Amino acid sequence: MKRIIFATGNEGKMREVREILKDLKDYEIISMKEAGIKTDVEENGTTYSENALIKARAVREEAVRLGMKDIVVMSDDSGFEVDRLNKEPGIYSARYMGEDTSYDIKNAEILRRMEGVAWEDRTARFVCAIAMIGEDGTEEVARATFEGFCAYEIKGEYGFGYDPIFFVPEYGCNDAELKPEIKNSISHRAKALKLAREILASKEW
Ligand code: ITT
Repeated sequence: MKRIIFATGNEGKMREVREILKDLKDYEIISMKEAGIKTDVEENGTTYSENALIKARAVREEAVRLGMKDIVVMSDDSGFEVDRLNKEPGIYSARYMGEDTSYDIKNAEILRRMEGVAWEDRTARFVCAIAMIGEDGTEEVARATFEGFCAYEIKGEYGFGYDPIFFVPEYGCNDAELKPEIKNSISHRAKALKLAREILASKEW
């Protein structure tokens, strides 16, 4: 059985990745933590794809150093973009207002900045870039978006991060009100991982 090391320290992402890829054949998915890998690489790229590759390369380097074989490294760089806020927080989504600031505070601040903005000007999206590096060092990136609106209110208990302020038009509610199996069938991460699976299936890795 080949292994995919998923290079993320974000438990919300990891939970979704496992759910979305649960029927992936031939590969076992292990988290960075389970692989015993720690990296604290600076995500200094200017795009989601660059940052995803930076994380995947750092974890691969460490896996090779530890003598791991037959592995594919995957990573996710993602973010929340509000058009009216010049696409903020964007690639800085995790670092917005400081990495340790709670999402209750971050979400409330975004809604405060959006006060008085009409619905048609509240367009927003999640973006996800999944990077993959094969055993032979080949690099691939799959990218997808999840389009919707910046909600008027914080709502919902599911998901993580900015889910409580992202309104999903198809379901008429906020992302954090959707059961995980629904979010995981329509999200940016679901779509990017679907593309990543197709790339994986076409490879010899
Ligand atoms: P890793 O780098 O270890 O993967 P991270 O949380 O720092 O974890 P990113 O740099 O990719 O990851 O930042 C992504 C941020 O975007 C994440 O912390 C959330 O704030 C937000 N985000 C991404 N996908 C999301 C989703 O599905 N729901 C809610 N917020 C999301």
